[in-house]
Amino acid sequence: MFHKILIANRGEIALRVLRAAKELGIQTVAVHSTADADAMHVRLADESVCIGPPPSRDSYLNIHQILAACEITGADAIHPGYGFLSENAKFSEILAAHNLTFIGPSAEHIRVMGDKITAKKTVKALGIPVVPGSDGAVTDDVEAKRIAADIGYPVLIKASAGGGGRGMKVAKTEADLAEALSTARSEAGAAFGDDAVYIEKYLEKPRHIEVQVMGDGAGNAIHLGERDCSLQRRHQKVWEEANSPALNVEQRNRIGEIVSKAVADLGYSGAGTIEFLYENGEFYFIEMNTRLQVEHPVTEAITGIDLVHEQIRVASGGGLSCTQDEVRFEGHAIECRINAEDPRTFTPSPGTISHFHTPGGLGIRVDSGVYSGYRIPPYYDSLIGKLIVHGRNRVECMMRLRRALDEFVVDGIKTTLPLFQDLVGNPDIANGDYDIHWLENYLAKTS
Ligand code: MV4
Repeated sequence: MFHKILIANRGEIALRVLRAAKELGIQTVAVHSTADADAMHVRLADESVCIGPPPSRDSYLNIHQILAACEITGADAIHPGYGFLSENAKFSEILAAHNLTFIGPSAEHIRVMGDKITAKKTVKALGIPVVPGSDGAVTDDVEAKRIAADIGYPVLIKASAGGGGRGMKVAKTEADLAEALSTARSEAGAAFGDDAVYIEKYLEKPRHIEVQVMGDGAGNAIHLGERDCSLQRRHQKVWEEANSPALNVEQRNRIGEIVSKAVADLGYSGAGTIEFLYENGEFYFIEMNTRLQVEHPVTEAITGIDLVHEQIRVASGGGLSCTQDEVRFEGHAIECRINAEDPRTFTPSPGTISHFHTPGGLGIRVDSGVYSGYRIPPYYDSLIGKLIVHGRNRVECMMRLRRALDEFVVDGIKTTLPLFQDLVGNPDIANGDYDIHWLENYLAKTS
């Protein structure tokens, strides 16, 4: 087991990782920018190192400073959290060259999944269903026309180096195709330095359903069920739940088995998420994330498995703590992302939190690094906390969520809490009847 883990992140996820390390009896090192000297993860860690000025590129993304902090403190492993360096294959290789363990998958797996064309080819060969489309990059407009006619319009042009919604263009008919291709190519070239694009059938009203996996790097893997993350705005998830209201037990087990078999065959190590679009009873792979995700607590709530414990165990060579047979899915969980933003326009609202009071009681979890009197710096993303509610079924979960939202107090700044007050009373949400466009349509209707 590791002696000391350095947490290369900030905010609620730094705290989340710190808690897991403490429970495992591992020493913790926080790193922080000058803007985060008062952050909770800095106070709670055994040691802390200031690694630079506020801009992320000079601090949380500064590999030299993070290496120096490892050297100074004698940390033997690094947990990257999400964002920042969590999916940076180069960073993982540099750590290995310094005899430090990256708590995450191999550099090779990060690289394969970071290139969306390679990722799609790889998972397709392992038996995961993918969106119909081109077999790889499309370089020729005549070939593109033939593929699009074959799969049928509308089609979507995606950048291989994109992901998370960046660099996509819809072509409704053949008349739009050439222009969609050339804009997608030049935008991808400018944004990512890689102009490779591919074509997919455009799915009009899918849900976003993702499957959580954990591999031991030695050919064993388990799945921990799915999360429904369809409620998004501009590719930012707002509300996530497990299980998906759209799936039954048979569908869950079927996709889970396909995915865990593929991940085992890959020799994948650590936590991963396979993202699907789900429409008319079919799953279509879109991307794989090779990190712990923001919404991992809903999976923890329904399985009782601590995903960060598992990540640390696997990275230290201890393997997974349980087999697939031992995984039980119990009840229902919902996560609301509390952002320091205007609840309608989503304009960031940094500033000082004059009063912070979190809800409690059975089935309530709040992951947050803020406190009364804390000043939110304007340099980073606006997530200030997550409310995760668990119940024996979705109805109980929603009752408890409504009550927990009533108890939650964040004064001094704007937050997205009022949006959740609205959503929890909405009939479509109550019925689980929503797709990836629901939230944006709702916001447009009710603005
Ligand atoms: C799609 C799609 C429809 N058809 N692919 C957006 C983020 C990126 N991960 C993939 N995305 C999409 N890919 C095909 N073939 C629609 C989206 C999409 C979306 C996906 C998940 C959640 C929200 C979304 C919002 C707009 C578009």
